[in-house]
This record gives sequence, structure tokens and C-alpha cells, in this order.
Amino acid sequence: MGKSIKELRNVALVGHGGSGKTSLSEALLFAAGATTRLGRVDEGSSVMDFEPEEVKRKISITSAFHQYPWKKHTVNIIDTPGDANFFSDTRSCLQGADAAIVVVEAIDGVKVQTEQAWDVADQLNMPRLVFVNKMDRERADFMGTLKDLAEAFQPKPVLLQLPIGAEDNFQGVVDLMTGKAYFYGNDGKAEAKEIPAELKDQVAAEREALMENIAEADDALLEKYLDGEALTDEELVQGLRAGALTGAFVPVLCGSATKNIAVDLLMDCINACIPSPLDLGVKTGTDPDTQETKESTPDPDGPFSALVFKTIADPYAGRLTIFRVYSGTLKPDSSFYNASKEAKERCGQLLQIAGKEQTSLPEAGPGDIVAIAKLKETTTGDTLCTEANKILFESLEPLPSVISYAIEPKSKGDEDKIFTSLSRLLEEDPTLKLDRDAQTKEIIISGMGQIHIETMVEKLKRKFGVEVNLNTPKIPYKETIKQAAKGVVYRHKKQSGGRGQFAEVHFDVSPLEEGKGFEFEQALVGMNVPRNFVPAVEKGIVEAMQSGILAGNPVVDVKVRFYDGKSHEVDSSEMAFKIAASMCFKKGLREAKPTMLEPIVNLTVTVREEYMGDVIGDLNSRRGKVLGMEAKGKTQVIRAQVPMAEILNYVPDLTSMTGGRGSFTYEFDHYAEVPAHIMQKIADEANKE
Ligand SMILES: Nc1nc2c(ncn2[C@@H]2O[C@H](COP(=O)(O)OP(=O)(O)O)[C@@H](O)[C@H]2O)c(=O)[nH]1
Ligand SMILES: [Mg+2]
Repeated sequence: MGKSIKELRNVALVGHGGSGKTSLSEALLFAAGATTRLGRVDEGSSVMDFEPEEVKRKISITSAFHQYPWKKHTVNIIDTPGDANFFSDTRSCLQGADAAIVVVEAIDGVKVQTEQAWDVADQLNMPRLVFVNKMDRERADFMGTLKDLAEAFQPKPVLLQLPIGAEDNFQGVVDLMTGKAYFYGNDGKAEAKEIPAELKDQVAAEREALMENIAEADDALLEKYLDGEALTDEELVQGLRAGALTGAFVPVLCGSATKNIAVDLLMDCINACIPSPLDLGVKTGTDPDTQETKESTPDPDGPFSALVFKTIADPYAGRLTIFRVYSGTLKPDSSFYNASKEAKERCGQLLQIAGKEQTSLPEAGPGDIVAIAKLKETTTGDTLCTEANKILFESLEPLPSVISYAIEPKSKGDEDKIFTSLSRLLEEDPTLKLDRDAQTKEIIISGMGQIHIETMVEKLKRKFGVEVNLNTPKIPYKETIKQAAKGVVYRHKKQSGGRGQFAEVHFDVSPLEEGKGFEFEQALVGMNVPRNFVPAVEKGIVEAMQSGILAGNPVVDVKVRFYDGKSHEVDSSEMAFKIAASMCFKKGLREAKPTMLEPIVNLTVTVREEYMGDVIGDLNSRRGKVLGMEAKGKTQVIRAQVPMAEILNYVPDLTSMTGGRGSFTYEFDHYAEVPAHIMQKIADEANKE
């Protein structure tokens, strides 16, 4: 299709999980003739939710791409996941769109994920439309939903339609712009009819309100309107577009995705009220060499520039990089520059993604969303450009991971495979983190939530044939001492026929400052111990330090002064001294008030004001210390220090405490002594093993 940039639209569907984004995508594609049957999430026939993990759960896990033609326009749609577990992908993919269609249910209206998506659209300064879906469902309440929207959001929602009927009786909508009533049959085709008598007054009032809203967004129109002159249809259409583009207001439409009602009107509105890449104008970045501000113009003849907002790991086709072009034209089999990685890249085919299908494109210009396979260096968030005209765009940072599991292969020996295949999955999902704990030796995988990690495990099996178990990670406790033990003596003596074993060592064992680790001082005088046994003594201590006397954790921050001992001409050996040293060290620990240390993290919790009391109370019960609070708009940021062991399960707990209106990040800070009663529990647990 010959397309012009002016007639190109890039929209992302966002909103809470289950609001009908994927169903609406299917309806858009079907109504525009881009698909031949209406895909259904419930029947697993959706072209957008095609990944097996999505079909199984009937939810979107990763953003999907498609496009449709409508009345001379080409529209790229990005169907994003609504679930908090996958919100990082939603955020990232919003960067590929020029506007957001916020899908809400006519039943429950605004939910947490609606707010979060709205916030990201704010952050990206993105125009949006609201589609009130599921008007056919029982309890559908359009005006109630509108009230909900108006209370929750700025810019203000402005009605473009009124529904005709609701629930079982939802038949269509009145278009307030044209004053026409559209009734829909089972085939999704509209028939224009008289406005039902009972709606006439409401239509007149809402049309007046719409005109006023449009006029208010434009000074010239406002003047005319205040003078009592009616705005022409053309003025209304232009004013509506202008107001929607500048974000003076947010147009609200309604319908039913699964019954395909009023979806064609939504498509008209996407054409009419969403910016083209030309409307967006220049995209600002920086010159990586001079750090000066630089701009990309949506000109197909300019230098090429693009932002990568998603990567897909495919075990067969390799890595797939998805980006949005801001300027210039890219051709297949050409080379370009990755300004973020400071690396040259070469591409083969340019691909357009439509659900799970990929077709090759002859070229890609401003506004296009394109995929390239097998780039070497490029990852999500990178800016692509030309080496002669370098530019760097800002991109949203991936959200920090908040939940960790220890991952182990089901079959022994698959450990390396876990690492190689997981690192491929990490490429497509920057919120996943992989680590090996130096102390516990566990492989730790971190992510956004339990379902996030579980779907990753399923993908690992499906894509790479690796099966794993998930466990609660072990806490890397440490052991140390609180006071010195002077003159600790241990004699190792064994006489079992033939040559015996004999060694005696005298130690002072004393605590060191936190973080100092281990210090060994050789302070022998006289010839009681031949000096060639000293290294064996140190080795014996170092080995004993691997496993403390309380619960077998590594011992830290201890000094041993080796000042005397005894030896035997025949029976003393390195082995004997090593054993003596190790036993003497343990004896010393026992006499030196041994204790256990646990990792403490710095925790930052962001919650709505009204939940602050509950969250702080809960932190106290987790042995947390609240360090401070700070108000940020309607939210409070709480900073606290909490033992790591107490926040292993914080994700679901915070979610249930705050109805999902809370988030947190944490990072390791220091080690601190474990309270005695808890120490006993840890020791009992460890000694059971
Ligand atoms: N009755 C009714 N159900 C709908 C409508 N749109 C979606 N659904 C159902 O709502 C559920 C969630 O839909 P889905 O498209 O997966 O929502 P998403 O999570 O926002 O992508 C599915 O069971 C759909 O069949 C609608 O307009 N009317
Ligand atoms: Mg979905």
C-alpha cells in the first residue's frame, strides 16, 4: 500500500488486565479487513495473544504488533499487557507509539493499572483516547465510568459518544459530533437511524458540552462560541483534532470489542484525533560527541534515526530488534550506527510484524515500526542512527526487579544451559536479572512478580528445552564474634599404632571491625613450633571459617593471633597442625560470644497516602527501621532498612495491603546482628539439614 507519513498512525492499547485490549485489537483488525475472522482470546484464536504462555493463561504477557488500513490511513497497533507482572514491557512499548488508547471496562472503570498506564503516557507526553469497553456486559454503566475517569485523570475526558442501551440491550452509539445514531447488527455493520426519543435531550446537552470543550481549546473558536455563533462542522472537526493532539482534553468513546460494536467509529477517531508522525514534529536527542541538543525531523530524506523499544528472543531466528524510525529511510541490507553502544551494525531484511507473522519491507521511514533480526550489539533502549549524524534519544529505564527465586535445573548438569538460555531471555526482558550468589552458590533469578518468573520458566522449557525448579533463595547469613577469647589452647593427639599425630596450638581470637574479613598474625617466639607448620595452621583456620559453629555460615571479621604451641619430632605433621588449628579456632569462637549476621537492605516503598499507616506498621513487624518519609503528589515515599529475610515475600504482601497501589525497590546495604530468638530458629533450621 502506498502510504504517506501524514496518514500514518501509531497507537498502543493500554489499560488494566482483562479490560479488553486484545479483544479490541482483534476487533480493529477484523473490522478493517486485516484479518478474515474475529480472533477471540477465550477461544485461543487471537492473533495478538499467540504465545503459548498467553493462550494458556488467556492474558497478554508481551506486547504484540499488527497493522490495518482504514480510510486511506495505515494504523500500527501495539497491544500491550495490562498485568503488573509485565508492565515493564508495556512501558517500553509505549515508546513506540504516538498515542495511547486507554481501554477501560464499563463495569469497574479506573483500576490501578489504568492509573499506571496513564502516568507513563503523561511521562511521555502522549495524547490519548479512552475507549469504554464491554458496554454489553451486565452492570455496564457508561456515565458512572465517565465520572470515575473525570475524578482520576487530567487532562479532562470529553465525551464524543453516548451509548444506545446497555448490557444485553446495548445496540450502538450516538456520535455527538455528527448527531447521528448508529445501530449495529451481529455482523458489526452500522446502520444510521433516528436518535431514540429518550436520548434526544441528553444528546443535545452533551453535544453542547462537547462544543464548549472544543471551543475552549482554541482561542479563535472560543471567541466565536462566546459570541453565540454556532461552530461549523469543519471547525468542530479541526478543533477536536487540535485539542486531542495538544492534550487539552481526552476524547472518550464506547463500544463492545467482542460484539464488534462501534469499533469502526473508534477507527475513524484514531484517524481523526491521533497525531501523525509529522504532527509530532522533531524528536529531541543529544549529540553523543558534543552533548549538545540535537533534533531528528520526520523527513524521509534526512539522516536515519530510530529508537529500539523491544527485543524478542527467538531460539531459531535469533534476536529480533524492534524499533520506531524518527527520521530518514532505512533500506534492507544496509549498515547503520548504534549510538548507545558506539557500534556499527548491519541489517539484512527489514521486517514488519503482524501477530506472529513477519513480512519483509522494501524500506522503513519516519513513523514506521520495524524489526530486524540478528543485530550483534543492539539491545532495548538503544538509539540507531548514522555514523555521520550521531544522535542519542532518551529512553525509559527498565523497572527494577523486586522478587527473587533460586533456580536449579531439574536434571543435574543443566546448569550451564540455564545460564546460556536465560541470558537469551534476559535480552528480551530487561527486568529479569540473573546472578550467582557467591556464598550460597545458588543461581538467583529476579523479576517483577511470581507470574513473571513462572512464565519465564515456561518459556525456558518451550524455547530452550531447559526444565528448572524455583525455590525460595537462601539468605546469605554470616557468623562472627562479639568479644575476644585469649589463650585458647587445643591439642590434637592420636596414637593408633605406628606413627601418631601430634600438634598443639595457642591462639588469641578477637573480633575485627565490620567488613575487615580475616586477619592472621603469626607471633611465635622460641622454637616450640617449627615455622614450616605456620602455613598449615593458617590454612586450617581459613577452612574452618567456611562453616561457622552456629549454623554453618561463613565466619567473618575475626583476627587470630597464633603465638605458641607444641610439636613432636616424629608425630607432628602439616595435617596434624591443620586439624589442631581448625579445632582451636572453633573452640575460640565458642568462647568469644559467637553471633550471626544478616543482610539488611535499603527499601524504598512508594504508596498512596491512605496506605501509609498500614505499610509502616507492617514494616515494623518485619523488623524494619523507617528512616524517613517524603510526600510526592498523592503518594508517599517511605525509606526504611529491613532485613533481607523479611522481604522475600513483599511483592504479594504490599499488593494486598495497598490494593496494588504500591511499589518498591531495594538494594543490599550492610550486615547486622540477628536478634537472639531468630538466631536460634535459623540455627535449628540449618542443623536439621
Ligand atoms: N462481554 C464482553 N466481553 C469482553 C469484551 N471485550 C473483552 N471481553 C472479554 O474480557 C476478557 C479479557 O479480554 P482481553 O481482550 O484478553 O483483555 P486484555 O487483558 O485487556 O487484553 C475476555 O474474556 C474477553 O472475551 C466486550 O466488549 N464485551
Ligand atoms: Mg491482552
